[in-house]
Amino acid sequence: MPDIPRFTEFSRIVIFTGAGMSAESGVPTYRGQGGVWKQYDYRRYACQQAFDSDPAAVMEFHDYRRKLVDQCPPNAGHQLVAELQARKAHTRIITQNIDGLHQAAGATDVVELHGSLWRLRCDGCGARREGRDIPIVPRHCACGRYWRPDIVWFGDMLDEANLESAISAMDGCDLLVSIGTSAVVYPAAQLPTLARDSGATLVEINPEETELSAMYHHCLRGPASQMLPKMLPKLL
Ligand code: BJW
Ligand code: ZN
Repeated sequence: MPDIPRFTEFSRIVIFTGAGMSAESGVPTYRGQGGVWKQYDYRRYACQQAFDSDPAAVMEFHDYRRKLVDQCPPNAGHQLVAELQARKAHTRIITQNIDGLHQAAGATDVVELHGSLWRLRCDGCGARREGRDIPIVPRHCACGRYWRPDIVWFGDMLDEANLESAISAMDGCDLLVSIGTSAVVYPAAQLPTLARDSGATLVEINPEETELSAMYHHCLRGPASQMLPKMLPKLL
């Protein structure tokens, strides 16, 4: 464990998370061993083209994803992050995850950059629908179009308001803690560079080195469950 300074002087903290944050809840990551994209070709189940050509197959895949994630409780890391936010009011949570586990642990105002597994939208009439039904029923919106998972797939634009919110949090923070992301998917991967450019201290928590590790001031090599209990109490 490298020497971690006491971080009490930080008041504008951003927690930026990826799939590794939820790995210890049992949610598979995307890349690496056991990764979702190792098992399933995203071109068949998780892109607009797949949805346009076979919406039924895409929805079936999302029934499966919901069933899997529904059985995964938030882990101790999610709880610690929520506790930090409760005690330090200006803490922002920006996640790439679609599982809703930060909110399940009690975190509020979470920016979900890549959407949510628990929300659907209709690209016909613009309706949105939230819920945890498994299987997803009904499959069609009242206007007749298939409901579409409100998830940001490859090639989709990120929601502008979400991205703006994340950018302003990064620009205004004094401490950025990145947890469990491989930092290969853009534009999300770029966000921590904004925090660095505005003079924030950067901490990376990940058992493995990532594409962007070199720009971090502190790299804590280990799983979130072990690193967060060591680090977050130093922030309070
Ligand atoms: C632990 C741990 C523990 C494990 N504790 N840590 C060519 C064609 C088309 C597009 C592009 C292209 N070239 C570039 C692009 C842009 C593309 C992109 O970035 N691609 C790169 C892969 C090259 N980006 C986009 O398309 C974005 N949109 C966009 O840019 O629009 C403009 C545009 C349009 C068209 C063309 C070009 C530009 C949208 C990106 C949407 C990403 N969506 C997904 C899928 C969600 C769907 C679903 O779940 O069904 O979001 S992809 C997937 O990756 C998911 C994640 O949020 C995202 C990031 O993954 P993450 O979280 O980092 O997970 P992993 O698995 O990669 O890493 C886990 C990490 O945890 C590892 O480092 C482990 O070590 C660690 N770990 N256990 C701590 N216990
Ligand atoms: Zn509709």
